[in-house]
Amino acid sequence: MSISACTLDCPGTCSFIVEKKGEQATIKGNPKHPFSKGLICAKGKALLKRINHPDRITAPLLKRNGKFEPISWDEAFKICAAEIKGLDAEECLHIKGYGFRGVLAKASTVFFRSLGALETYGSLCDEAGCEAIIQNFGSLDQNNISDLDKADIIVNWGKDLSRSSIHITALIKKLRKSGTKVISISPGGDGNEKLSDETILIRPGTDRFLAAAIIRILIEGGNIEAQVVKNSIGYDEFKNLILKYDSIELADRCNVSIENIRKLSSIYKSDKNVSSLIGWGVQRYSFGGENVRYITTLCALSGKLGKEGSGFYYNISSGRNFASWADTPDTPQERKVLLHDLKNELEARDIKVKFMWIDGINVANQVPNCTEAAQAVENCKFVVTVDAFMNDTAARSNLILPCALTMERDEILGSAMHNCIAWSGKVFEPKGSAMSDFDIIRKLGSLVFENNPIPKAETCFKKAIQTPSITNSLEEIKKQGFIETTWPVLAYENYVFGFADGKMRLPKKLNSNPQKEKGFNLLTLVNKNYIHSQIPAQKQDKLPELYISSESPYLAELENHSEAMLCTDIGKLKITIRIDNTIHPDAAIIRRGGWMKFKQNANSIIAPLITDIGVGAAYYSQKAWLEPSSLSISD
Ligand SMILES: Nc1nc2c(c(=O)[nH]1)N[C@H]1C(S)=C(S)[C@@H](COP(=O)(O)OP(=O)(O)OC[C@H]3O[C@@H](n4cnc5c(=O)[nH]c(N)nc54)[C@H](O)[C@@H]3O)O[C@H]1N2
Ligand SMILES: Nc1nc2c(c(=O)[nH]1)N[C@H]1C(S)=C(S)[C@@H](COP(=O)(O)OP(=O)(O)OC[C@H]3O[C@@H](n4cnc5c(=O)[nH]c(N)nc54)[C@H](O)[C@@H]3O)O[C@H]1N2
Ligand SMILES: [Mo]
Repeated sequence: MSISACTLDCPGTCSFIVEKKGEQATIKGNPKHPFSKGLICAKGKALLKRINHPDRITAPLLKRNGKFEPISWDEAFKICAAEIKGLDAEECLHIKGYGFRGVLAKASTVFFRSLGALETYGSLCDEAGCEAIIQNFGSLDQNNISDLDKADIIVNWGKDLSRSSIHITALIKKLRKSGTKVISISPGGDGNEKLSDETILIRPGTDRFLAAAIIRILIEGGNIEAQVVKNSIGYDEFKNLILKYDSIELADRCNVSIENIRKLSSIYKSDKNVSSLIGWGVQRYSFGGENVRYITTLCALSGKLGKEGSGFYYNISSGRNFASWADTPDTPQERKVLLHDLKNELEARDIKVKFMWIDGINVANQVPNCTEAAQAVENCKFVVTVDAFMNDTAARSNLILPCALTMERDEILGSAMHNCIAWSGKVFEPKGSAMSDFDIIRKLGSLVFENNPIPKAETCFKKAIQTPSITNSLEEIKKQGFIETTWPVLAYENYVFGFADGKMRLPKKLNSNPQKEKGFNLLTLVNKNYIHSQIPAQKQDKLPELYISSESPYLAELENHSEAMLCTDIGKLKITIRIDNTIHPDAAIIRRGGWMKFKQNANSIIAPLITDIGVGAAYYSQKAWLEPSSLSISD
């Protein structure tokens, strides 16, 4: 029996127990883990299959005359070192994602920063929400997830309770059995009805107006927590701003009834323990940051934070427990290029990139307007991708280096949801001649630098855990598979916030959405069984499905199960229509991650819109409409 952990980009960070019997292996959740409690999800269970998948790349592949041919690692390293040494650092671009997580996963960043290469900025994931919370409170924090047990009422702002984390699903089921009430707010189509006592349908991208409408009622009723006002900056201006809006207007903007707004305000002003879950969906809009600022401002002003059973849960930084094992400085902003709009950014700034190193990201697939991102990759003279599958990015590269996957290498990692860190130990030898990302970079470091900036893995681990929140030794962490760190259970206790003066900052604006844009909001939501684009090719043989309400004005004459073209200003994608009347008429849902080469990828028709706060991708502000499929021949 061995202990390991999942390194996928998922807040669960589950501890695994792996048993090997000859050629066979089984993987189980670790029952001792306080958050995952022995449960592992479909993605975790599928890891053994993924590791042993026949499509896996197991030798370095070099493209010659348009065809990939296996080469030796010696040759691969020689080529990479010669390419890097033959260029100015500023002709090299490093594109790194979070496809694999952990302390050692930072190695390629340390390598390319030591070189002085270009890197990307902007987040495809959570940055708008993180920055919004930091703008309000001066830090990104939340109560320990175990504290959710003490909530009387959970208000769920846009978390998909059954898809994004099965541990949250299990927790919600358990809490409801013991009497906790759950109210979910979303544009629908998520199946949250089964896991909630009540669901409230909201127009996509408008949660800030709902939060503002609730705050307005609390202000009018004198139900604002005085201690929070005392510990805040800008309350009077904020109050005036909110009171300028009429309740009916705010209700109209979010399309939630006054009755439901009153119901929510009576929850936030009650003397019950109220915890608020905030999903990542609410912040993937042009004003997504503001949505999160208003929801968390509501939690603060109603006094539903910093106390047992009361607080908001968005996410925490999974790296917050670790010290950096390298002292390479951050890349200056002028040497960073915007990830979401790579091709235009490189052209507009006349940056001639001749070498790209891509690891842990399927950049030609997951960024908005991926067709152009794919062109940026194709336009580059030499592209190295470190991955295990021939996805949209790998296929466009000149050299593919096959990486070891979870359980084939040692790693330590934290969680974006709970306060444990996990040991992800090596259980299997890497498939074929696959090599861990860390070993690849360390070897390259020895060929490119006089003084290799990448030390031994053990040195990195030992340095990384030298932080106040970790009191265990590396040996203990390895033996137990996980440890709990020493973060306080409550965040923002006594309404003391993260800024040096301890006060929170209130929003100064409430922005409107653009008026009368054609179309519905295209919501590209998570797939229950897969993480992002890590979907086997064999599962992508049917047309992607678009879920839409029969009330949608854009459905026109189109029928359930019929084929149609999903259209935006930048392109078209052939889909099958699925009617789902739980979805708001201004929204439609397609599951994300499908590959461009199988014509499954909605990112080929999503423009690179940026969020108001942070540099997030506002995928869900993309407007789309439908056309009959018979009109199109270019599908
Ligand atoms: N199975 C699976 N699990 C995953 C992942 C995966 O790919 N597959 N990815 C992981 C990663 S990296 C992330 S970031 C998370 C993402 O996890 P989620 O938070 O589930 O993220 P999304 O799918 O982006 O958005 C989720 C929800 O936002 C709601 N929503 C959309 N717009 C609005 C709105 O305007 N208001 C409100 N109130 N709700 C709205 C939708 O109804 C949807 O249920 O999941 C992680 N877990
Ligand atoms: N339309 C739309 N697109 C979205 C979103 C959305 O809401 N809508 N949300 C997005 C979100 S939340 C996120 S987090 C991003 C995710 O975007 P990506 O980070 O690109 O996610 P994946 O598609 O999972 O790609 C990760 C890649 O890492 C590889 N990988 C796995 N393990 C390892 C390893 O150990 N080493 C190396 N070198 N590679 C490894 C996998 O094989 C995979 O190809 O994209 C997002 N894209
Ligand atoms: Mo994400």
